[in-house]
Amino acid sequence: MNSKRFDKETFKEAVKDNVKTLYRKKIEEASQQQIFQAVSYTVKEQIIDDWLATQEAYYRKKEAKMVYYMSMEFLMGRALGNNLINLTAYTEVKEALEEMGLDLNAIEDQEPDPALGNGGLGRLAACFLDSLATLNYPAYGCGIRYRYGMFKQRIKDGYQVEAPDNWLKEGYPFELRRPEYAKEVRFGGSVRFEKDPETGRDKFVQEGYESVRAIPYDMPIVGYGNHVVNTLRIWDAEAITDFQLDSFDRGDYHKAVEQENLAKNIVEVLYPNDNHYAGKELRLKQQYFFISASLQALLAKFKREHGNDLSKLPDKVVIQMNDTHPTIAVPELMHLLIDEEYLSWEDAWEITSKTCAYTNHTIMAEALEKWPIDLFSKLLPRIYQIIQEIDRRFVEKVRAKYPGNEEKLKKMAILWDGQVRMANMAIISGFSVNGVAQLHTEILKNQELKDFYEMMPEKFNNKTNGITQRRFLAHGNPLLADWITARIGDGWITDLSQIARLKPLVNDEQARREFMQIKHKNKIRLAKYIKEHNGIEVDPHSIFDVQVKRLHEYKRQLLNILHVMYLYNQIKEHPEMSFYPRTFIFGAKAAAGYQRAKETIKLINSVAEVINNDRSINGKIKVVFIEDYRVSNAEMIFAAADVSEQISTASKEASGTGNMKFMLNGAPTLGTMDGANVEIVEEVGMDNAFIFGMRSEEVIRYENHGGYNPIDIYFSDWELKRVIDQLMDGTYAHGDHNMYKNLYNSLLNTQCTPRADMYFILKDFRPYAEAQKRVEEAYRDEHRWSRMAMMNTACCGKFTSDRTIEEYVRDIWKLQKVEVTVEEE
Ligand code: NBG
Repeated sequence: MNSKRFDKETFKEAVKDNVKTLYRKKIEEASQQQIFQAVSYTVKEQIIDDWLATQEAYYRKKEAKMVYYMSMEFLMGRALGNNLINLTAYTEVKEALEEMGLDLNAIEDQEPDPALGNGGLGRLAACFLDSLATLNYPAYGCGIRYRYGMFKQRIKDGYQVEAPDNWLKEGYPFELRRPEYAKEVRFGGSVRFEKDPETGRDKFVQEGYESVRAIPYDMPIVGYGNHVVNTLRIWDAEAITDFQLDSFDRGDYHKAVEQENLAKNIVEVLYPNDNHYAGKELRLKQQYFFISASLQALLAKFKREHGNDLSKLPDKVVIQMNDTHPTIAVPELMHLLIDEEYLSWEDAWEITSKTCAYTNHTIMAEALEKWPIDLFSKLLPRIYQIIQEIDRRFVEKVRAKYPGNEEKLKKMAILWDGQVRMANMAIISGFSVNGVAQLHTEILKNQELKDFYEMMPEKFNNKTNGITQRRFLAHGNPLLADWITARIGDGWITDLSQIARLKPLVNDEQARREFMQIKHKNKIRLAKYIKEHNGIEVDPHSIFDVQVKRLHEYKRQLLNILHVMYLYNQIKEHPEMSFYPRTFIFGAKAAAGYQRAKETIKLINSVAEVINNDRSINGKIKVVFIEDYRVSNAEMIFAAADVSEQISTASKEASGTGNMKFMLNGAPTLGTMDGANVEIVEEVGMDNAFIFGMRSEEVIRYENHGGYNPIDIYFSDWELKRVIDQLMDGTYAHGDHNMYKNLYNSLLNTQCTPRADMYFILKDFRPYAEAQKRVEEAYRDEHRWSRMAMMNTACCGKFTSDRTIEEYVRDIWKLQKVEVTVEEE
């Protein structure tokens, strides 16, 4: 650590003391898990001082505006190593532990991945928190403390099997329970209207409801080397009625049990859907639960610090809604302002609409949240009333602006066709609507949200996503991080634009050699992991071609594996053909109920089994499916990748963030012109990426006007036809002809999808295969490849989440930096 506070000897003593206090053991007797706990508590003790100092600095600087980042998901990944990096104490602690005969890496491996998120959306929230703290911005993350996070994935006989992720089993050392800030959250019942006899004011009283107590747990978010520690506040639920025997006597036994169960169920589990809306009542409960608790806490804090004049709220607070999941914040804030603070509708609206902002993360229709009015109004009667009023006023405006144009309402009203449309509510009510990459924002403006954009263009803006280089380079790829620092200094850690200083080095042969040697070492590290976890031997000299992300049809893992099947056919048919050895690496979780996604996992594993065991191809192709892809193994995978597969159907991937993590670690993109790939190519140049396939306009044209028929391609390309037929002939199914019939049907007919080949896999197959040829050609040329790989790292400055956060601050949040100073002992 850069300060005396992290004196090695003191640290070692503290670890021993913690082992003693926590477990009544000597360090030699402690298990690895116990040592992890003791080390973490020691680190937490150091963090707490900065945490106090930060909150003190925010409090003193009353002008400091605070962003509340509301999100159902925070995919944090492990904290210990990351905290040490950000405390700039990693090396010292590693050494201190070595002196005690302990290995920091092994200790880090004891930490469960806090996986309170699905994929990109949740991981983005985590990167944002890291950047906010590092850039000295006052911020809270608000979310849910799920008992079980993202399920653990096991592969049995090639199939995905889900196991519960009991991440709290051993106790999580970095969280702090804050029961003194508990809040009550109410569900159901009915609303009675009355006039307050004293003031004559209208009052809405909720009666006959059930309620739960929300208990906050705070996790420290450590900024890099600046003593800032922000807070991620996640809420747990408890029953309010204490479970007492006398309630049994009073006949309230059932009620007590119900409230107990309600509380238990609400935070039980994260819904494992990525880019998909399931419409479950419990999910709506989760949403309202954490939003209501967070907003109550927000208002209480505001009043403590700034007094009772709530008109100042928008100057002190901004609420960013991460997708539509937290947009119930709008009517809940209205409810609190009107029913608890006695503001008029107009005043409450003025405040709410200046405080809330919305980020859209997808155009996938199946991801749009639309709650049935019945369900919604029963669960949240008062909130529903407020939404009705927001909608009524908005509809009036639309009618005034577009007289006689009912089409506009069909698209823009909140309440339509028996449903509450959450995105519409967010757009109407907030002051900002942003997409997450340039292309995505343009599609929102010109297609999906066109009517809104025409009516309120000033709200729309783009914020291209980013990732934190602290986790995905400093922590995940220490060899490369040290090398970069040796070459250009360590400024890149907090200012990634400096990484551009590597550009001149691409002409330096020695530098390129070193760069590729590091890549090779990282490939050896991953090969070892694969050997240990999959029992598969892979050659670090082969091309590591990697697609890791959630499994979704639009991401087209199927295109990738069909191409592998095609290559395999080729090699079998022409054994003499020149072919550069490849390792195709996949990692992906499928939502538990997503059949075709699960079939794809099975297909990948079956293809792996056949190809990996075919000695006749001399190991030219290996296929690996990495089990339980998650943040911790992702860090290692990005560091080892040669090729970054970003092959979504153009227009479907809002941004992607994995693409940026690969780029940072020196893996060129093999991809479509989709999401942030477009901007990656802008930065690195067409020559340093492998771009193929349909453009978004073409996809959208087909979707709107029809005219695509995959059957034509199927019958005109016999090699592709053969591959598709192999889905049905038992080649990869031990003779079973039905195993992949859903996949087969999804490509060729409408038996299980609205259109055949919804994601244009056949259409993009040849262009993809050709792009893959170009990859091989480039890789054979060592000079060229090392240049490309290094250029990717050197050009990724734009894709830091620090840049993204500065743009949010400049255009939406208007925060000011707060310095935190700490007395060094
Ligand atoms: C995802 C998009 C990704 C994007 C992340 C973060 C949802 C709803 N959307 O492309 O699919 O990178 O959000 O913005 O999960």
